[in-house]
Amino acid sequence: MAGMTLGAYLEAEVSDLDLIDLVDRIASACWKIAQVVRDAALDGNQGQADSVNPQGEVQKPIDLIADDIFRASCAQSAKVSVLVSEEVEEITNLKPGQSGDFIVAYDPLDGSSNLDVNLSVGSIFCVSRLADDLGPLPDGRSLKCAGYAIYGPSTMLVLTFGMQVVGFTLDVTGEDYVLTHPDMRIPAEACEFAINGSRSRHWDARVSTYVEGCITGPAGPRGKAFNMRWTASMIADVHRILTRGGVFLYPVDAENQAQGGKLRLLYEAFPMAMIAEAAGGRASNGQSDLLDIDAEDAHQRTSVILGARHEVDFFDALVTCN
Ligand code: P6P
Repeated sequence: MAGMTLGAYLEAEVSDLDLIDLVDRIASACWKIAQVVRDAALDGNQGQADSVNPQGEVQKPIDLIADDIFRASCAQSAKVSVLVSEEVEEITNLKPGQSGDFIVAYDPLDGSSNLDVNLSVGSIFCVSRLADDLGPLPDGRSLKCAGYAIYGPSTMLVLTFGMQVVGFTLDVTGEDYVLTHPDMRIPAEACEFAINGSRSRHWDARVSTYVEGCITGPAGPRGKAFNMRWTASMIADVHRILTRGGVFLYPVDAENQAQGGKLRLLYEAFPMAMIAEAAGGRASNGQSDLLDIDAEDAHQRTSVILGARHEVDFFDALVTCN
């Protein structure tokens, strides 16, 4: 399978022609966003815009450009009726929704604070279908597709339709996405963890105990050495875990508890959780699977513990004496 183009893979592996059309359009949008990201400094698209997103975070010009590109591409699909974007407060109803239409929840440029320092950023999305008995928000266990594009040394598009995770590398010369990672898996064991350690003063006892166990190494309770990475770009951290294993943690803490945490359920946690599970890993909110959480608000937040199955299980089972 390696070496297949995206189009050939979709034709061979996906039976839903509407879904193929949508994923193809999303892939084209990511290609355009990759170009805008690459040329940001040349085009004066660095720095900050004079607006904030629904999270109250100052937007970057390129956040808005990426949202326009992603939105326009999805809107060209006849079957998309609902868009949920990190950059827009309101849910977008492109047309009167009917059962079976697509809902696309997306973060058009995640980790954009890394852009000005030339580190990897990306786009994250998941696709579900409108159902009569559900509102306009995705149900984690009914997602049809999830994926991300990572704009790094190379541009990659990583996709899952539920059964496996595949990675395509953008061949700019050949003008196509080429299957370079035909079966991305997360090993059950980990020796690398990712967490923003500067927030340790806000952590609860369980998070502190888990991280202490990792950093005390072979002489500690875990009996082995762990490495630590933190890129402040979820896509880059998750891509590393998909490529060489590990676990990612962004727990709710004393400072962000009022907001429900830092990361957003619909367009960060859900897509990455579907990818993690399809790659043999797990994704929880510290108590239960992320994909089982009921979405009640377009921008609701959650804890995210994601990656190596045994590490997520270990964290969820960790009991500490407060
Ligand atoms: P911190 C990026 O803004 C993001 O949503 C994720 O991509 C990333 O994991 C996290 O926030 C970074 O948070 O606390 O390091 O700024």
